[in-house]
Amino acid sequence: MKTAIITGITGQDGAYLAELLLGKGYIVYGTYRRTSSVNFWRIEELGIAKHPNLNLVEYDLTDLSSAIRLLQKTEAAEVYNLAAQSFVALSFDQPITTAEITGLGVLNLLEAIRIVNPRIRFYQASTSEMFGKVQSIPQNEETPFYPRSPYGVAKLFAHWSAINYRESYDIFACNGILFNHESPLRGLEFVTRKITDAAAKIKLGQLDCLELGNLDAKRDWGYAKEYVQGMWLMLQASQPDTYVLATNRTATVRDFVRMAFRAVGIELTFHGEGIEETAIDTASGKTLVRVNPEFYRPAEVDILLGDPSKAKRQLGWESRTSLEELCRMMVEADLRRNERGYSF
Ligand code: NDP
Ligand code: GDR
Repeated sequence: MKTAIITGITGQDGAYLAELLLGKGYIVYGTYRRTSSVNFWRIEELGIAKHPNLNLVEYDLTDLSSAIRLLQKTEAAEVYNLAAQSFVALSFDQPITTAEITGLGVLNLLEAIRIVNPRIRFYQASTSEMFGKVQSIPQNEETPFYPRSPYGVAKLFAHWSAINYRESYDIFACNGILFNHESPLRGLEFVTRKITDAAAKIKLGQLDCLELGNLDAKRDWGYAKEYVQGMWLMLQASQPDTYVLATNRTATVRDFVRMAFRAVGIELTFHGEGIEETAIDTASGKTLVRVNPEFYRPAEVDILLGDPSKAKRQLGWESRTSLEELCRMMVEADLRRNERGYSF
C-alpha cells in the first residue's frame, strides 16, 4: 500500500485527487490549515470524508519544522502540493501573503524532502498563469513565461524551485502546468462557478442580475476530475518532468455565460461594449448580466490556449469532457444545491 500526502485537501483538486488515490488503495494524508471552522464540504460531497484510509492532518505551509514532522510521521512516498492562495484577483490585494503561501511554502516542502527522504516523489501545482502575457499561441512546455499577477510570480518561483531541486539534488519533482480546470466543486469566487451558480439562482428566482468583470478574457477550461489523473500519472513516470495539461480549446467568459444560461433554458442577447456591456433575456427583455469594473484586474491575462501533446505522448493523458458538458454538469449541480437552499 502506497502512502501519499495531499496538501490542500479542502480545495477542489485536493478532493478529487483524494478520491482517485483512495480508489487506487493508497493511504492518504490530507492537510488543511487551522481555522476556527474548517470546511470539508467537498470531500463530504464526494462521500470520502470518513474513508478509513483518509487521515486529515493540520499543517502550516509556512513552517519548515511542520513540513519535516509531516514527512517523518507519514512516511509518505508521494507528496502532491496543491495548497496555495489560488485566487488571482486576491493576490493583487495580498501579494505578500500570496508569495509566502504560494511561493515560499513550496520551498519548505522541498527542503523537508531533501532533509527527511530525498526519494519522495513530489508534484508541484504549476499553472498557465505563469504564461501571463503570452509569448506564443498555443502555449506548451517550451513557451517563455511572463506572469501578470503576484499569484503568477509566486507560482513561477515555486516552479523553478522544483526544477532546481530536481537538477541539484536528484529529487523526483514534477511540475504540472495545468490550465484552468473546473467542476461542480469549484470555489464560488472563480468565474465559471460564479456564473453557473448565478444562472441557477436567476432561473429559480433567487437573484436578479449577475455582475462580472472582463468578458473578453479567453481561457482553456477543462474538467478537474480528469486533471488530477494527470497529476498521478506524472508521479508514476520513469523520470521527473514538466507537463502541460489543457484541452487545446479556448473560449471567452462571454461564451461561458451564454452556455450556462442556455443550460437553464435562457437565451441571452448581448448589447454594448466594455463596461457598458449587458446581456438581456431575449424572451423577456430583462437585463440578467452586467459588467462591474470592480471585477477588472490591474493586469489581465488575455488568452490562454494550451498544447497538451507532450502529456498525451508520454503519459497517455488527454482531456475528454467538452466545455458544454462541463458547464451543464456545473449548472445542474448548482440548480440542485440552490433548490435545497444552499451552495458553498
Ligand atoms: P482551491 O482554491 O480550490 O484550493 C486551494 C487549497 O489551498 C485549499 O485547500 C485551501 O484551504 C488551501 N490554502 C489556501 N490558503 C492556504 C494557506 N494560507 N495555508 C494552507 N492552505 C491554504 O484550488 P484548486 O483545488 O483549484 O487548485 C489546486 C492547486 O492547483 C492550487 O495550488 C492552484 O493554485 C493550482 N492550480 C489550479 C488550477 C485550476 O484551474 N483549478 C490551474 C492551475 C494550477 P482552505 O480551504 O482552508 O482555503
Ligand atoms: P483565473 O480564474 O484567474 O484564470 O485563475 P478566474 O476564474 O478567477 O478568472 C478567469 C477570467 O475571468 C475573468 N473574469 C472574472 N473572474 C472572476 N473570478 N470573477 C469575475 O467576476 C470575473 N469577470 C471576469 C478574469 O478577469 C479572468 O480573466 C484560475 C485559478 O484557478 C488559478 O489558481 C489557476 O492557476 C488558473 O486558473 C489557471
